[in-house]
Amino acid sequence: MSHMMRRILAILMAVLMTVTVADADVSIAVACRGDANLDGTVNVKDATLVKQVYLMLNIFGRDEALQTLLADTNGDGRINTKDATFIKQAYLGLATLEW
Ligand SMILES: [Ca+2]
Ligand SMILES: [Ca+2]
Repeated sequence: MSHMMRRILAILMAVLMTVTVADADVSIAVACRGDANLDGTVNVKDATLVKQVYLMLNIFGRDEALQTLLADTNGDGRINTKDATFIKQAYLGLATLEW
């Protein structure tokens, strides 16, 4: 899969919408760039996870494609310490994580 296709797919996956019509119960989950652990917030836990994945001390879960997209904060197609640093900076208000 080309980098562009992977990127498009990942962006589509980044905005997750789950709608359960049968119960008239509607829930919408929106993933944020930098939220590598998918807990709904961007903080040092995400930066730590990204760094651990880069160092092969940890792995993403079953949502690996989405986590990889959200962790790749500089959009270069790789997960490394630059992404972890960017996440930390965003958490501290020193950077903005945008698509
Ligand atoms: Ca998080
Ligand atoms: Ca990156």
